[in-house]
Amino acid sequence: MAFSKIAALLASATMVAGHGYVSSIVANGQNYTGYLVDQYSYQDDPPKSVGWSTTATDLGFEEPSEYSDPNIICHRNGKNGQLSAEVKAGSDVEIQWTEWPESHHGPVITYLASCDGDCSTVDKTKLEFFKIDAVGLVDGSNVPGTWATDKLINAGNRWTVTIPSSISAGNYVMRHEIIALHSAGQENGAQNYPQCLNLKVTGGGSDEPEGTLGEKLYTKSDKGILVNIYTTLSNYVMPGPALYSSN
Ligand SMILES: *[C@@H]1O[C@H](CO)[C@@H](O)[C@H](O)[C@H]1NC(C)=O
Ligand SMILES: [Cu+2]
Repeated sequence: MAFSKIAALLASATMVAGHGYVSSIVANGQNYTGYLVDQYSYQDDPPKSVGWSTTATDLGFEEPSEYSDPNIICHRNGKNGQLSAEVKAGSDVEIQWTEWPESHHGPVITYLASCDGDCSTVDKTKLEFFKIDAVGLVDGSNVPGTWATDKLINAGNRWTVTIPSSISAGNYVMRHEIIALHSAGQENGAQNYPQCLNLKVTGGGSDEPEGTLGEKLYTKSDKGILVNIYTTLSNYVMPGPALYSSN
């Protein structure tokens, strides 16, 4: 193979590797391996995981034209994780991404949806997601601003979410998502990287928050989806339903 061809392949491999995915979470002090999409997809009998499987082996994204398609729920052809990570309501879940490209600025958003039973068999199109954590623009004084993704990268490609202490015990799908906005100034330019993982929440209160179907979370013209980040922004309008808070 010609050297230039090898160089081009290496360059494209680097770009693909740059996107990352959730490779593990820590809950109640225990480290659970996620669905290792760049490995498990090529195995006949991959290990069971708390992470939902996807066919996004290119580590690619879903785009606004797919916001009413099931692929937006738990990424491309997302299929139920077979295991669950146990976590006490009110405690933190640590989420480890493999990597994230600095240029891909945007919000980091986390939802939960009750499985109302077993998350390993639940129909994802019936899951109703409520938002438990959302960080967007951290500092807009520079262009393109400091975003949640920059915070994630600085923390070692990690994110921490607190499971609300007020929700009732049970099985939940955690939908954790980065939306990259580097091309979002043009229609259909936002890039969604949703990751689903199963949690078994213990303790907790009695709240059963209402949620939103995955295919109803966003529209392509939402203020936080169709947005040019290369201008000075004084604020960023978080897309999706309002943040859940107990009362
Ligand atoms: C889980 O363990 C792996 C291997 O030690 C580590 O790289 C990763 O950061 C851990 N996950 C979390 C969320 O801390
Ligand atoms: Cu990219």
